[in-house]
Amino acid sequence: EDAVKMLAFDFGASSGRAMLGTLRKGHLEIREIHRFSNDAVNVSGNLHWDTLRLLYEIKQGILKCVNGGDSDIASIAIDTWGVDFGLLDERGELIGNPYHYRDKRTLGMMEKVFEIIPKEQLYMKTGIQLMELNTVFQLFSMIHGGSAQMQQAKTLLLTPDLFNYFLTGVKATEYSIASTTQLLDPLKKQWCGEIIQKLGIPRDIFTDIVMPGTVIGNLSAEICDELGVKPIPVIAAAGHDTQAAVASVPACGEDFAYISCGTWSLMGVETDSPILNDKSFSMSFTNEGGIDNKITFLKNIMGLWLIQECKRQWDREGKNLGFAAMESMAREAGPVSCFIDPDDRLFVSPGNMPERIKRYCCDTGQYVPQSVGEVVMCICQSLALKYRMTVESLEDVLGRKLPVIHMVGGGIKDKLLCSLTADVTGREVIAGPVEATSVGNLVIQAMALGKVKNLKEARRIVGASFPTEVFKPRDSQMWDRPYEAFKNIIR
Ligand code: LFR
Repeated sequence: EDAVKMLAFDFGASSGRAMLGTLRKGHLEIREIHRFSNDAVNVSGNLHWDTLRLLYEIKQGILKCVNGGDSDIASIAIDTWGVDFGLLDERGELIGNPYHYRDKRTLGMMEKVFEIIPKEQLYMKTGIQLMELNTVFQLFSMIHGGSAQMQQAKTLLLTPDLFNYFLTGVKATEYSIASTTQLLDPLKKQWCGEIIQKLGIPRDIFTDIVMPGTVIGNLSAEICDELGVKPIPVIAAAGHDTQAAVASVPACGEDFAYISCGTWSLMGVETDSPILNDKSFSMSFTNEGGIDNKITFLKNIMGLWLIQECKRQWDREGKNLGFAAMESMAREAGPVSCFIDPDDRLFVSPGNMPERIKRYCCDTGQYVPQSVGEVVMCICQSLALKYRMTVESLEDVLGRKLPVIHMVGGGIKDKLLCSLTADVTGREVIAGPVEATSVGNLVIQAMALGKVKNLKEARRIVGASFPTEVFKPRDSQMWDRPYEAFKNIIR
């Protein structure tokens, strides 16, 4: 009685999952229906997403859910990583294979764009941290390179919107994912026509913006036929996974810092309006559009990518270690006196990550980590140190203290990272939920369905439904000296 079932699809850069959520009497229960890897594909030197395979996995997820006895789902919503997109031609067909944000075609494009729009101006008008992977630089690289796809393009849809379109036939752009493009005016919450026009991007490829929680449409007749299911409403919840994750932070008050831990570490706070000043610009903070009219003021820090990419290399070498084994080897190695800047250019593209980490340490005149344990420890320490630097910058911009850090997402399964974060930052860490993006996706669907009043109530439900673990800082002073060394290295 009175239970509502919803299906969430959450696509991260390394894996995707379908999660069935059942909300009953203020309690959310989740069950994994389907999980699959998401593998970037290198084609003749360019890095792409396997978009059609992901659509296949969505269909598998729906089938497994319905055939598993849960055909009575009230809605479906999809969230994904940011910035990437597909282009449609005049017949509404996908042109080519969407590119991966780690593809090298954006190399050097920032400088070219800054010749047309000075970087301070681009930041102040969009509120977005300047990163080569942003949609704005991807689009400019295509225009600059005379891309044939671009000449044919009639519509641009960001990844979650592209899947919504494949499922429903409706073309729309959800606000939270739109804000990752660096083409959105954060105050008006509309496309920034001036920037689009100055860069020579055709204005009419952009669709209308819809707010998070909008029902896009029902599963199309073709899909219902193909799968043998009834039409199910598809909701644009938060298309952007980071916003779904932040919505799942089980904080009671308004005043909290968070780290969404996945391939990336997104660290920041929630605010009511964008913070656009010299400090936020020089410290590279981003203002992304969130749920319930919130802005997430945060920094992109490279996260578990470094560990995932090390694992891929060690797999290629036949070591075949699981993440848990890697973590315990790091614990055995103990603290090492070498640090990397997780966000250094050197680490952006796929490749032999352990080798690059060693090279970085060597080039900066530090101890060179040798074993698997030492390399993993070097990464975890460096991430925790970057978190400390970021929380201190956040306090500086905000002019207030942030004593507690909520960590959410798959990365918190790495308890070494959680405890190091507490120790190195000297702050209490509250870790959970692990399935943050899916949980956030589900509570936003429940809000759209009128089953949950607002974000505050959603967070209360998350707090009541999923366990958290508290990590108290220990021996924090011990990290003061490494922190100084770290700051010197990354400058
Ligand atoms: C995290 C994330 C970040 C975005 C990055 C690239 O999954 O969505 O928020 O900056 O991926 O799209």
